[in-house]
Amino acid sequence: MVRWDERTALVVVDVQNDFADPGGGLSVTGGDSIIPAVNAAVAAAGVAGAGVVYTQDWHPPDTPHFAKDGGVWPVHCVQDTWGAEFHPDLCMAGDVVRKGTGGEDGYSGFTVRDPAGGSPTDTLLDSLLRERGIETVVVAGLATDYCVRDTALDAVARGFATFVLIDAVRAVDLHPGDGVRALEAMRRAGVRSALALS
Ligand code: VGL
Ligand code: ZN
Repeated sequence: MVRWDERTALVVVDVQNDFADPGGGLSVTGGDSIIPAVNAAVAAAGVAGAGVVYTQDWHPPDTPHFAKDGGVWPVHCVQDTWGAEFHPDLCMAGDVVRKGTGGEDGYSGFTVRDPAGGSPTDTLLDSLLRERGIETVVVAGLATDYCVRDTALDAVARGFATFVLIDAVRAVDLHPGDGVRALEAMRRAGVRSALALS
C-alpha cells in the first residue's frame, strides 16, 4: 500500500501516443488500458500533496536508439510529433522530464546514455525530486520491461523507497515473459509492488 504524502512522488513514465495508442509507432498491447489506473494515482497523489512528474521519451528524427540508425526500436516519440505527445486521456498535474533529447540512448527517467561512449548523464529527475525532499518514488506507465524497470531500479539504487503500481504498467514483451521478468528484477532490487486501484 502506498501512503501518499508530501515526501512521495509519482513518476509517470512515457504515457505517450506512440506507446499507449494502438496506432502508435511502438504500441504496447493494452497500453491505453492503464490510463484510468494512472489517473487514479495522479488524483490520489494530488489530494495528499504528493508530487507528480511525467517522463517523456523525446527523440530527434535520427538517433542510434532507432533500428534504422543501428539501434533496436522502430521510430517512436520523435520530438514535436503526435506520437511524442502525452496520451490525451492522461491527467497532467506536474512537471515533465524529457529524455533522449540530444539523440541519447537509454531507458531510465534518471539518466540518458551517450550513444557513442555509453556513459550515463543525469536528466533533471533526480534534482527535481531532491529539491522537494522526496523520499519515496512510485512508478507507473510504459513500458514495464524497459523504461519503467530502469526508472524503478535507478530510484532504488539512488536511495528512494520505491514502489511500482502493477495495475498501472504494461510490458512491450518483445520476448514473451519480459514483463514478468522485469517485475521480478525490480522485486529483487527492493522495489515494492502496490496497486493504483483497490
Ligand atoms: C521505451 C523502448 C524505447 C519505454 C522507450 O518507454 O519503455 N521503450 N524507448
Ligand atoms: Zn525511446
